[in-house]
Amino acid sequence: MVSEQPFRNVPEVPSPDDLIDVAFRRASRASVKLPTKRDRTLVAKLKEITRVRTVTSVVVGRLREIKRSMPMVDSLNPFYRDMFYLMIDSDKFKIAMARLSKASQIVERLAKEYVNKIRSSSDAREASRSRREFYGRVASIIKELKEDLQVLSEVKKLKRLPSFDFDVPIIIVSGAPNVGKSSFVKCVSTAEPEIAEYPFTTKSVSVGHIIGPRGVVAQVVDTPGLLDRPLEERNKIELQAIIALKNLEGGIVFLIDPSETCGYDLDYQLNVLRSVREMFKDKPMVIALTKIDIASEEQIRRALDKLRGERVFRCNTLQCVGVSEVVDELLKVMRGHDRN
Ligand SMILES: Nc1nc2c(ncn2[C@@H]2O[C@H](COP(=O)(O)OP(=O)(O)OP(=O)(O)O)[C@@H](O)[C@H]2O)c(=O)[nH]1
Ligand SMILES: [Mg+2]
Repeated sequence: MVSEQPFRNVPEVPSPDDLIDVAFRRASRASVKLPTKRDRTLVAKLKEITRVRTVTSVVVGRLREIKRSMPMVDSLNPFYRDMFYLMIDSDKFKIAMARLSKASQIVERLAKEYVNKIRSSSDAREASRSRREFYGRVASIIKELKEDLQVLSEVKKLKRLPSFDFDVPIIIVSGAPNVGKSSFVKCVSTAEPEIAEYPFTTKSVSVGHIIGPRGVVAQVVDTPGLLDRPLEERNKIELQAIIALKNLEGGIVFLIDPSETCGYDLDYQLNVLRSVREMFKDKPMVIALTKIDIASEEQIRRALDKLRGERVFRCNTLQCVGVSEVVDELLKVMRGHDRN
């Protein structure tokens, strides 16, 4: 499966103090290749030059590595791009990236300058003084990157987003709380659904895979707490997370519990349906009743009445009865949808 999770390799971004510590510690341990003709001043100078070079290579290397591992935001799949913009202040991100490059350049330039200074110093003390001066300047350059490193360290939160294969259809399962969404995902998934997180809330996303004889047929997504209420009741950040879902190529399974044992009456559930349908109007949707094992005939009839004109499936998501028909229908509608 070609899963794409653009944030998976984002590294831990160090604080300025940690970066400085590592660089200076490494430099103090760096070994120096001593010339055969030993002259004390020359040996001292070589030691200081090695320290300057080690600090430079650690700092510049680390800053470049951080930059390289950051995603190219504008070429991300729109789902991940939206999630990125939701989490990260994009202006600050761009500024941080630019400032990291700039800082690397300055450190490299200073290194050249101080290596020359050390070379031309007249004794060991002067060489050591120049090296310390270099350390001081590097430390202050890195300290100025505090906010930038902080912004970049936020990106790792996106690691927890689910990975999707964008070449395979995605089925988003929606419906009021407790109607049987997770049960539905479990029924149709071949293995245990993978649980990922929406980093900005306590909400998780679970992705199940339906595997056929020729590989993954569809990915089934459950977003607990996101698509289970009318959108008017959402705060801004949740709404944006929902908007990001619109970028996923796929369709919606909307579940309704006519028994109302979910704790929400039929009218409330239909209100959620209206709202989700409005939000995802360009996506095919299949509606199914759940809990038909415990709903009364009267309750089922009432639900079907209110959904007159719609094709409504019936399932028991506890015992996985009638669920594959729902998936097959949605996949069929989605194929037709793609051709139009
Ligand atoms: N009798 C019966 N119980 C069901 C059925 N489907 C789900 N349940 C039960 O209903 C409860 C909620 O099911 P879940 O699958 O967790 O529902 P959900 O929509 O994922 O709930 P939230 O994630 O909290 O919104 C559980 O106790 C299930 O065992 C069904 O078809 N019949
Ligand atoms: Mg659930």
